[in-house]
Amino acid sequence: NDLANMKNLKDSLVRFMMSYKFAMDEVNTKINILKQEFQYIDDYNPIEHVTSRLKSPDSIISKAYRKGSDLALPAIRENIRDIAGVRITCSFISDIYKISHMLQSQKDIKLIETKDYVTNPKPNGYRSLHMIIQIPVFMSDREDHVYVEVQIRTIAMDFWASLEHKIYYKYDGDIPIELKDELTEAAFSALKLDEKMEKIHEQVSRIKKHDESEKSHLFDG
Ligand code: 0O2
Repeated sequence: NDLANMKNLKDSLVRFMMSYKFAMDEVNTKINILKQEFQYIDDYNPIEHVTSRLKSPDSIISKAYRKGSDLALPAIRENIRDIAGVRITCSFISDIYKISHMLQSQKDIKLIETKDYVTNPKPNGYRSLHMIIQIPVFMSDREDHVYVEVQIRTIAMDFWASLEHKIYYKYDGDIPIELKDELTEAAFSALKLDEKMEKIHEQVSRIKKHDESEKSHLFDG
């Protein structure tokens, strides 16, 4: 009987994790389609790169503990919404909102929550747009609606966040104050760089549009 119970538990765990893998694959496909479409139709592709990860069972359990969640699968499903995570890195701040709107407007995507750390950075300087979305996954005998966390950020935001993440783990979450201050300063420099790049990008877009309209007048005439 114990053996049968163990097998059932294992099967349900495998199925549980599988639906997150499928949901993550679906979101990756959607982003890939957007990326290829941009490449073919526009002359510039805002998506620089995409990474995705499934949370390990160990970190799912420790997050569930931390949040005081029940450890049964239905509770974990509801409380831990970043088991599947997709991170999109783009060039400019405006691209973040462009990509986020494109994903939100897809019929099979339901937006559950947005955390806009781009407009409202964390006190340490962390910036990114986080969305929790829900996406249907169709399997042989059922349809699951699975949460996926999508993080969208610029290259500068990503550069800062990956260094901060490494330092955070190196010091076990207790970063020395001098380093903390330097990181906050670096976050400010990253913000200034993003703002400068956005301005240049706008100028170039304006010049391009102007040139194109001149060209089309030439053809009209
Ligand atoms: P990993 O290794 O990236 O998976 P909630 O999920 O709403 O209960 P949480 O987890 O605080 O609460 O959500 P939030 O604020 O949306 O942040 C979740 C993820 O954002 C983190 O996942 C990081 O990826 C990233 N993040 C948030 N704050 C910071 C920060 O200050 N620095 C860096 N470098 N990343 C940050 P995990 O699970 O912590 O880690």
